[in-house]
Amino acid sequence: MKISDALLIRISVALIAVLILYSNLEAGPIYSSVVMADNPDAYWRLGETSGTTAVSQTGTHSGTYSGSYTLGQTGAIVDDANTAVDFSSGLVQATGTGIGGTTALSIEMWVTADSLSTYNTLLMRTTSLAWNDGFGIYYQDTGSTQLQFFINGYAAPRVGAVFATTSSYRHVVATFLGGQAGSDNLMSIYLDGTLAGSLNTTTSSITYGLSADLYIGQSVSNYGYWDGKIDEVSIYSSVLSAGDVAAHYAAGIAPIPEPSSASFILSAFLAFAMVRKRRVKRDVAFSR
Ligand SMILES: [Ca+2]
Ligand SMILES: [Ca+2]
Repeated sequence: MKISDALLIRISVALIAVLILYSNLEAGPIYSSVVMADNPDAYWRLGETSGTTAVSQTGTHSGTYSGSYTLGQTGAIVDDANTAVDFSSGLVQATGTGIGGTTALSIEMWVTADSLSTYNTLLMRTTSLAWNDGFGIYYQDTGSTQLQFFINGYAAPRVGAVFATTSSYRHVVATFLGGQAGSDNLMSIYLDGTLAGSLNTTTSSITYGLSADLYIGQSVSNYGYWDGKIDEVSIYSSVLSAGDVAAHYAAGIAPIPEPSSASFILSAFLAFAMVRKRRVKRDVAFSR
């Protein structure tokens, strides 16, 4: 049985369409797009390689680097060239007003930890060293948990997760659902896409000091520096669901295939089609 040229072309076009569709599906969602789709108040990719400005992708709340830190470090997101920052006694400071809601809050980032000491801080928005308003994520070993997420006061309400020094990136998310009756308000902390701790609380809203800036890599007043890398920090005035958190983590760790894999298959098929076309012509010539 001989395949006509017209049919061969039709098959080629159909295969090209399938390959394009497949390569798009295979690529999976781009992490930064997934974050932006959930409408953060601020999103610092921390991918700068020079200067002292930490750009926020939302167009507001760009911050300023200061202290001791190293730009251009390998980032957390698989197959994404965007870099991260290695902090030792450095920080990013941004205007806090408008970051985080009073009855809904989510904080997300990717981090490593070279060393851990009490009160080392990943991120905080609070007025003073008393840490008695706003929110933050910091290290304190309570015996059962080590990474602590608080609102309104560093000791309570607070929810913790098991955490240790790590040279591999961990995905950290903290959420607060307020505005609920009784103790139905909920604080949660997730590690690597999975719920690591939760707390029901009667605290139904977050109080903010008017002047509280947002800090990444320390708490406030040059205190509680984080020792390790921090990447892709986003904050939302909404509550990311467990499904959202899992999807963000999955987007962050999913490899993105080289475009050449799809184009290689396509090239191979087209070469086969051309050889086939020649053979058909030759067969026609012989049958004369
Ligand atoms: Ca980055
Ligand atoms: Ca270090």
